[in-house]
Parts: sequence; C-alpha cells; structure tokens
Amino acid sequence: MLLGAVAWLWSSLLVSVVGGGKLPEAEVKVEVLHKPFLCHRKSKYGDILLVHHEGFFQNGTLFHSSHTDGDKQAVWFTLGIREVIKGWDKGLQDMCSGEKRRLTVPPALAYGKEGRGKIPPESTLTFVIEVMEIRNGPRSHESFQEMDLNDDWKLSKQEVKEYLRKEFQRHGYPPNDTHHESMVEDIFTKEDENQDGFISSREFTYKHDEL
Ligand SMILES: *[C@@H]1O[C@H](CO)[C@@H](O)[C@H](O)[C@H]1NC(C)=O
Ligand SMILES: *[C@@H]1O[C@H](CO)[C@@H](O)[C@H](O)[C@H]1NC(C)=O
Ligand SMILES: [Ca+2]
Ligand SMILES: [Ca+2]
Repeated sequence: MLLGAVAWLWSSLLVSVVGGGKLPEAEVKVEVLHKPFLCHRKSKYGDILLVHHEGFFQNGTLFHSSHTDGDKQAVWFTLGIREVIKGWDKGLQDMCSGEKRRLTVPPALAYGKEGRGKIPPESTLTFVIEVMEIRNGPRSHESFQEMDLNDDWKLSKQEVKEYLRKEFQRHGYPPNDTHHESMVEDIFTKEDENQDGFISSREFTYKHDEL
C-alpha cells in the first residue's frame, strides 16, 4: 500500500522512460455533454480525479459501467501519468468538477492492436465520463511548495527525505532512514536532470511533455 503510494508519486518518471517511442498523432474526439455553471478549477496533468465512467464499443454495446459493475463506486486516478489509457489522459484535461464528456478514443490511444480482456484488437471506444471531484496530485504546484521547506524553489535531498518520512508515517509505517535514503537516491537519479543535487520546480513539474 505504502510502496504503492510512493511508487505512484514518482511514477511519471517511469512513464517518460517507457513511453519514449514517438507514435503518430492520434486524436481523441471530445464532446462536452454537461458543463456546470460554476467552475472553480480545471483539471490538469498531475491532478487526481474521481470519475464515473461508461465504456461502449462502436456498435453501441456497453462493455463497462462504474455505476453498475464491481463495487459501483466512482474511481480515483491520476491524470497525465498513463495510469489510465492515453485517450483519457488527453481527453480529460481542463474539466470542471461536475462536467460530463463523451470521448471517442481510437485504438492507438486505447488498447491498441492487442486489445485487452473483452476489448477486441483495434477497437475504437467511446466513453461517457463524469468528473465528480478533482484534487491536487503529488505533482501539483501545491505539493511542490509543501515539500520545499525553505522556499528556495528547489528540493534538496533532505527535503525529499523529510517528505518521504511524513508520507510513510501518514500511511502508518515507521520511518526507516536506510530505506528513505535509498529511495531519495533513486528519485534523484531519475528526476534531477541537470544533476545539480536539487530537483527544481521545473524538473518536478514538466515531466509529462511527451504525452
Ligand atoms: C458489439 O461489438 C462487440 C465488440 O466487437 C462485440 O463483442 C459484441 O458482440 C457486439 N454486439 C452486437 C450487438 O453486435
Ligand atoms: C529498513 O529498510 C531496509 C532497506 O529497505 C530494510 O532492509 C530494513 O529491514 C528496514 N528496517 C526496518 C526496521 O524496517
Ligand atoms: Ca528547498
Ligand atoms: Ca536539478
């Protein structure tokens, strides 16, 4: 659980490593079905979104609905780190809480040539997605500020270690300096691009460019 949470904090990195190959641009068709009158903030990469969603094949058959399948709950995911299909990452930006969209997602941005489970290969899929709630993810500006204890707009190893310690405790795990230090080293190897010993706000924020 905790390792999951921490791995997730830094998972965008994996995304940039694994997702290196350039694909031809495929587009998601976005239709806004409902937009609330009031919109306090709009979704952006790194936010965590709570959504209800329905998925349809091109013939109109429903293949999944969060309203009726499983525990019938809306689901949380982080936008922009490929926790979900690329079509969602691309098509669910700039949404308000309470907004509902229909996304038409080509196979290249969904389950591709292989398909998955009941999704046949090369399927174009349609999703009706309603955003119930938007929260700041760990990659947000706010979380950077929270981690940057001395407000110098860069994260030292000590600050990252302190943050890990707090995260571990928040999830009910005892702090473990040895473990935190090796995680910090790992994080810096990947995130400190110019190797100056700090993660700048730019290095922290702009990890999703090639989506
Ligand atoms: C609709 O398409 C899906 C996926 O190709 C297929 O499994 C399903 O049987 C189709 N349904 C109808 C009514 O044609
Ligand atoms: C601390 O972490 C290290 C390395 O991950 C592990 O080998 C060790 O058992 C941990 N110590 C405690 C007290 O959990
Ligand atoms: Ca700092
Ligand atoms: Ca740096």
